[in-house]
Amino acid sequence: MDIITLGETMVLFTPDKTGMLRYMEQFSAQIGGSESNVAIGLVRLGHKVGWISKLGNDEFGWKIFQYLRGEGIDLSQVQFEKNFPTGIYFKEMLNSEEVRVQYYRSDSAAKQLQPNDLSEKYIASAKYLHITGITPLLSDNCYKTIMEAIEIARNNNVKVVFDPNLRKKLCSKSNSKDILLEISAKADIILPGQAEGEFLTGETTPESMAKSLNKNGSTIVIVKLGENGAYYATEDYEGFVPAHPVKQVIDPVGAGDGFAAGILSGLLDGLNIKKSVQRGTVIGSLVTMVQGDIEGLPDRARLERITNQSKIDDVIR
Ligand code: KDG
Repeated sequence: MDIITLGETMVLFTPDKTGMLRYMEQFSAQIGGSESNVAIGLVRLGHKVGWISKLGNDEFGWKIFQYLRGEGIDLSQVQFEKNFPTGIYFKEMLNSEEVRVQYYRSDSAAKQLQPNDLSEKYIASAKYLHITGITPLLSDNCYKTIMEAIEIARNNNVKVVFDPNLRKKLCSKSNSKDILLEISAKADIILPGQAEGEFLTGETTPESMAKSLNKNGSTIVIVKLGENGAYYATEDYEGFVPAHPVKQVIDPVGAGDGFAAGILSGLLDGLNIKKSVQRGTVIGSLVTMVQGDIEGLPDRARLERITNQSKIDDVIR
């Protein structure tokens, strides 16, 4: 396995027009979850990915399962819970940049994940373990599960990639920040956005955030700067990568997951950090130009067309 990721995926209801949710009447049902978004981004590029989670044994659980299986993700570590439902959430699109989410996940199946749901052999088979700051804030047992997964990864030379993915709605615990910092200190690669970096470190520049997050000296910190691109810093070098042009933002949610998928795909392909970050910015930008978290994630052929700036394509008129 190239990458194993672990987290909650929900059915996502998206209204057919912009405006406050209370006025919406028609919704389409998609699926969304930061970790499975990354997984989909990676399998579309030909990597081998496994997703660990729990789903309700209900129609929505099966919708997610069938969708992810259709994408080609290994689901051998997914369990169905009889007594807890699959989480759902709604997007409120006030305009293309002001998108909010309303969760219905407080008693979801994924929230029941336990450390003993993890298989050491499975996690040890991967090159990278990808986790986000969403899962440890879902419940105490999810927090323990994430810490156990990290421990297994570290004991087996699996690199830990951490996207803090701060969700204020999940930060009800007074120690949310401490939890995210505790995980950051154990990660090999950290992918904060500008606001997350500020929240975690109190610093305002990407350079000082990276210094503060690089506790053990060997961490790679990559700060997402939206339309200003991304900043990366390792022990030995640092740099900026400009953003990939976006023609029109349709839906910004999921861009960070596309970015993570691009970086990990680059690293798996043997690219250096700079080129991997560049791939991340391309994929993140493609996600924003399509409605939905995953619908804009490219396959290998599209990524190559875009990065080679080829104008040649089959256009059916
Ligand atoms: O990164 C996009 C995610 O925010 C979205 O898919 C939903 O995973 C999600 C969450 O918990 O907010």
